[in-house]
Amino acid sequence: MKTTVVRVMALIALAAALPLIVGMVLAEQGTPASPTEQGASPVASPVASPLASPVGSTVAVSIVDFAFDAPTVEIPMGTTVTWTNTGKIIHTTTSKDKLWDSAIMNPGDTFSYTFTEAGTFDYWCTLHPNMLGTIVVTP
Ligand SMILES: [Cu+2]
Repeated sequence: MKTTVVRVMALIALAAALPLIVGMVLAEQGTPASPTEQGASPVASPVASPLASPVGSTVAVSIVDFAFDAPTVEIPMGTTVTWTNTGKIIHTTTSKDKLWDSAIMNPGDTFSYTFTEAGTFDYWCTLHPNMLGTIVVTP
């Protein structure tokens, strides 16, 4: 007698749980229909992030006679670029927008600048106007 009651109770419990299981599966299938909510959140977050990332990484650019190597570097905001004059003569790294200017760099000298704004920043060597470089800073 008792075992039958237990079996019936188990069946009732299973029957009660079935709609819940089906409902969960249907709910999971339904989530891809709302990708707009996920797409909206990254827009708001970069506003708060500059304070959260004061420690950026460093990227090296070599100054050779007569070029910047690499001439174009893409970095995330907050990154420090360190130029090293590996050439045999003097050079400069000078922002065309006057954001930075190393002044004269002797062979072996280094100069660093931290990029805190997104944008495309052209620079050159004021001693050799054909030496051009670009730093692309992504948000
Ligand atoms: Cu130069």
